[in-house]
Amino acid sequence: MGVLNVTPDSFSDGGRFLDAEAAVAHGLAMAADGADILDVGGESTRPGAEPVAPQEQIRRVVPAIEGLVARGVRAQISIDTTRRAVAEAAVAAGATFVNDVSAFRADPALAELVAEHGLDCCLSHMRGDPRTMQAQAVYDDVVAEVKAFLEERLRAATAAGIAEQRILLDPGIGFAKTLEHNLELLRRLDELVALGRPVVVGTSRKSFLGRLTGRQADDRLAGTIATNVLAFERGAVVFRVHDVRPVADALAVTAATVRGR
Ligand code: HH2
Repeated sequence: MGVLNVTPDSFSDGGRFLDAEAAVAHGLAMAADGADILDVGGESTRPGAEPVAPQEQIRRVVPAIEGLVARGVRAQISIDTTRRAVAEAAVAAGATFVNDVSAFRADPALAELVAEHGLDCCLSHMRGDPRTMQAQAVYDDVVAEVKAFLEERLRAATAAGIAEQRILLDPGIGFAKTLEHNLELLRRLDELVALGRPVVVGTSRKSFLGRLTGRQADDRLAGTIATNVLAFERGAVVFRVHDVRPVADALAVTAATVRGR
């Protein structure tokens, strides 16, 4: 899953793809590099980020999605939003996947949209919202608590009419988590894989990698690769990354080693 942030303020690539032409070119390049899904977002979820009104998210993402579709992009298009109005506009433009980091808590009507259109969706663990989440990074057993949360959200999504086979789950690396919580979730990822749904991980360039290596956001590729290789080995199947080609290469080698060719 390649990250396509059409935002001025995302933590590692804010402002680079705000122009629709630049966003489309970057999306096509990521698809050519091996991304099966392009995750288009118009609102940063970095710690402390302010919410972006649905109309403004729509203004940012729809031209990029339309441009990708017009250029015949091969990858599935995902909309990274917590709001039904944004997803509705994105779906009209060609998105078939909803990546909701609030797991349908911010806008329960989004679950109904996913059910009505038979869309794929990803539900992430988070506490509070991006403005408040880091103050809530307190757990007795982070893996058990994330697992219980995802089980509950999976039940809520199927109760809203979404077919279970359309639902992917994500531990929400960096969302209301300390460095230690992120590492423990990665180390024990197999316990979340045991829920029986495909697991998505998003470690790309995140600050915990900077804490471990001392590197700035645009210089965290080695940490990104290490964590994605480890997550693959523990059973994750979708890897949300900014640097598609090097991560896809690393995962191809890992897959051949783990499974045989
Ligand atoms: N992380 C971010 C955004 N969306 N979605 C899922 N499913 N999993 C994640 O870990 C995840 C996500 C944050 O990263 P990024 O998009 O690079 O930055 P920003 O939120 O600043 O735009």
